Formats: sequence, C-alpha cells, structure tokens
Amino acid sequence: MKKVAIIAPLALVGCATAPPSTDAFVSSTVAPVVVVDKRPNIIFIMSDDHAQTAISAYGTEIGKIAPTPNIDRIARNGAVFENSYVTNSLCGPSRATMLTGMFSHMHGFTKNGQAFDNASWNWVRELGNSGYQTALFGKWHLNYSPEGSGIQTWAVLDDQGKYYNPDIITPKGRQVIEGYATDITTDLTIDWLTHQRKTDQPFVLMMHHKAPHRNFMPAIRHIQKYIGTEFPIPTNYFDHYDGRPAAAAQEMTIAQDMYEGHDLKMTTKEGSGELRFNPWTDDFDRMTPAQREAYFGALQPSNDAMNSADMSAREMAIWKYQRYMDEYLGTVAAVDESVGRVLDWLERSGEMDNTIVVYTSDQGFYLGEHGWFDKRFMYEQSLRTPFLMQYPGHIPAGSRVEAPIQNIDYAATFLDYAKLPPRAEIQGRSLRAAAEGPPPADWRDAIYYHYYEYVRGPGNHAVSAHYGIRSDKYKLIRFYGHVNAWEFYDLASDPDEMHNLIDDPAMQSQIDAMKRHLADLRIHYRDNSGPAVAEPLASPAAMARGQRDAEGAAGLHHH
Ligand code: SGN
Ligand code: CA
Repeated sequence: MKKVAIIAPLALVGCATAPPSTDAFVSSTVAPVVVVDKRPNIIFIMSDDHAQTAISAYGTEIGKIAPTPNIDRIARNGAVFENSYVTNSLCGPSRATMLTGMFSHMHGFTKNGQAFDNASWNWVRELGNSGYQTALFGKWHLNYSPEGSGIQTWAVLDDQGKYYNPDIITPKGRQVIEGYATDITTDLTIDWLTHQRKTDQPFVLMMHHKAPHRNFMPAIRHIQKYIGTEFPIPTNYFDHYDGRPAAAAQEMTIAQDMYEGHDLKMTTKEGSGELRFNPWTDDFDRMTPAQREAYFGALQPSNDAMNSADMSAREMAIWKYQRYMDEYLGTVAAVDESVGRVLDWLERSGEMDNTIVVYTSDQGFYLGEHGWFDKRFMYEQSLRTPFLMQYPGHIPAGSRVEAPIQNIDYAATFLDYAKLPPRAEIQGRSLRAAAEGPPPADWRDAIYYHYYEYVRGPGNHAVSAHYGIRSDKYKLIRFYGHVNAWEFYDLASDPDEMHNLIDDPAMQSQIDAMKRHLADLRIHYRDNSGPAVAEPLASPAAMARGQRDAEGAAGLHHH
C-alpha cells in the first residue's frame, strides 16, 4: 500500500495509537492511501558532564586540539546556541527539569539521590500519547528505571552507569552487557531505529550517554588518543579563591580532591600496576582480563614516567591536569563517534530532513578552570551546557543563536514542534522562533539559577547552596546555608570570575539593579526557597532559613 501524507498532523492527535480508522482511507482511482503523521521525529542526544569548552563547534581552544567533528555536523546543519544554561548544575535535577520544563523547586527534585516521581508529567509521554513512538537508551539516573514514565521502550544504565560491561536495566530485568557503555548505548539506539521504529509514526528517541562523567574511562581504542598532547593550562588553574569564600570551601580540585587511582589511574611506583587511591574498585573489577590488560597496559609508560620523575607539587598538579584531559577528552571521542553513527543513519534512511536532532548535556563541567573538575557552581563552565539543534529546512544551517536559553525551554520546544498545545506549568519557552529566526521581542534578558545540594565527604564536593542571576553583562550570586555571601561579577572585564566586586563602590547601583531583577525572577518562577534577596546575610532569620533549606531541600514543594 502506498503511504502518502494527506492531512495536517493535528488531525491525528489522540487517535494515532489506534489502527487507522476507515476515514483515513481515501478512495482513489489510483491506489488506496493511508494517513501518515508527518510531524518531525526528535532525536535528543544528551551526554553527562560535557563542557561547552570541549566541543569544537563552540570555537574553543580545547576544541582545536580535540575536535568533535560529528557534533559539529549538527552545528553545520543547524544552530549552535551560544548562551545555553542549566537551572541547577547537577545530573538528577537537570534531567527532571528537561523532562518537565520546570525549575527544581517546582518539580521537587532538587538534589541527586531523591527519587523522581515517574508519574509526573513529561513531554516524552505527552508526545507518545499524541501518536509518537518513544524510546530511551542509556543513562536515566532519576531513579531505578523509567517504568511508569510513559516512555514506551527503554533500556537504561544502572544509576550513574559503568563505562565497561555495564548493567543494563530493561522492563525484563537487569543484565550485564559486555562492551563499552557509549558504544552499547549507540548500538541499542541504532538497533531500535533500524528494527523497531514504525515508519508510519514519528518518533522521539533519547540517547543519553554516561560519558564523559567521572571516572573518565575512554574506550580501549581511545585510551592513548591524547596521551602526550599538551593541553593549555587554564590561566586560573592555581586559583587562590580570594574574596570568594564558597569557592575556597569546595572539595573539587584536580590537584587535591580527584582520586589518584580511581579517577586518574595513577600507579604507586615505576614498574607497578598497583593503583593509587581507588576507593571503589568495581569500575575496574568488572572489566574482563583482556580489557584490563589493554587499558592499563596503554597507560603504563606514562604512569612509569610520572613515577620516575621527581616532580614538585606544582608540576604534579599540572601532570594531573594533563592526565585528566587525556581521559575526559578520550571519553568524548566515543560520544562524538556515536553522534556520527546516528547522523549517518539519518542520512542513509532518508529521515534527515524530517528529524530534529538536539545535542546537549545535563550540565557543563570544569576542565581545570579554578583548579577544578565537577560542576555545581553558578560560574560559567558549569552553568553553561552545550545545546545544538538541527532541523533542515526550518533551522538555518550554520546559525549561531545568541538568545539566552535554559533547560526549562526544551519541553516547550518539543511540544511546539509536535504541534501540541503549550502547558501552563512549563516555566520555559519554546526555542522554535529563536532557532528559526529572531527570538520573540519579549525574550528573557537574564536567567535564574538555584543549586541546593551541599554535601561534604568523598565525591560530593562541598559546594554551598546558592541562587543567582546572570544577565549578558553581570552575574550576582547569593550563597547560603554553609557559606553566606554575595558575589558579583562584571563578565565583560572579568570573564574568568576571579574578582568579586560585591563591595566595589563603583558597582553599587548595578548591584542594586541586579538584586531587584533577581527578586523579580524569584517571584516570576515562584521560588521562595532559601533566604529572600532582601534578607541581610547575617540576620538570624536568613541564616536559619538558609541552613534549613540547604539541608532539607528534599522537602521543597514536592508534588
Ligand atoms: C558522583 C561523583 C561526583 C559527582 C556526582 C554527581 N562521585 O557522586 O563527583 O559530582 O556523582 O554527578 S564519584 O566518585 O562517585 O564518581 S552527576 O552528574 O550525577 O550529577
Ligand atoms: Ca552530570
């Protein structure tokens, strides 16, 4: 039977999961015709902790040394969003925001470790209900599995996911799949596209990689890719955090806090394969002997050279930075190949022109700026997240979008492209106009951010809760709970955010204006968690409330 699109997609809403009604057949003297829902497919590719600075389409220094040619294809085919930000720079909260279009305090998932209510509204289920086929492969990390989320087909990594031989959870249970997580996630994706996709329905396909998340393990084929490459050391790698008490109190430096064995795969002495500090052995224990041999064998020469060199503390800090970059960017190489495989599939299948492809991450990441790895802070490298989107014929090829966007915008965007009505609860706005031409005249001129999770101890980085506002020129942040302090940056003169100007007399009128704007945004987004903007830092009420909200963010507006 010949399939021809003959009616507007909206006419199908609500009935597409049912077999085509007899109305869908039009008598014709030529051939019977069946209705096809021609709304665009959506492929939503997300990695975990991928900094904009590690994507060549963003025009970065690292991108010149470690390019991402396949992610860059999306930029060439469509748009790079130059000012793309998260709302809370942490995995679980970001994912919940992406699914619901709401800030953390509205969807209730403020910190990792909370359980997301899969029954909450999410845009993927909504598109599924309207006739889309939906699938998710890779990292979920909102709770055990997407069961009950309305996503029709899924196979997910367990929790944070393992790089080698990961546990994969499906509706049928859990199994270990031998191989490399990024490749397995891509194989599942391509297999679904090739064998399970129904050609008479549009689809939403989510491919969520674990990489380049800690503990930064590249595929065997990439383990040596950047060893010996000299990456430029960020100018503020040896930051002293003067005037920035929250930054001074963190536990996320490459030099001191990264685990020498588990993260950096450093050995104890020349000629030995024994790892330095490696508190969680499972990531390596689960590798096959052949994988272990190939992986650690490849690192042995540079580990031996490191152990035999007599390095100063400063030289060692730089060596660790270089090793971190080798590994982090090594994991990105497989992510980039994965994007290439998906784009190749689109070209081969002829679906390219009818498919929106997004590449993003759950948040950005520090690649040595301020001496750090990890994220959480409202400083640029972790506040920013990559966002590239193509839709040939609709989004102009090679465009650069300046309008500030946030991950609250994705749900509204996909409803819009799927020709579904907007939803009042969504706090973001559709990116369609900004992607296809100039943004609406009343587009936001500043973004709001709120981070909640303060945890000390291994792997949690001790970042104080904070909220703030970023405009194109300035950034104002209020830390509360553990460190109580305001920070203010002039982003044009101080893009590295090294000089907190909160007490600078010349800046007081700008600071007051930003405080008013911040208070308005908190009202606009209905966030009254944490101390109010107007409450003095050291007032007992502000301190008590800050402490309570920082520690008990779990209880915020949960619904
Ligand atoms: C783990 C990591 C942390 C990381 C969090 C959150 N420690 O706890 O370094 O900040 O995940 O990451 S680890 O030693 O267990 O790897 S997130 O992307 O899930 O938010
Ligand atoms: Ca993450």
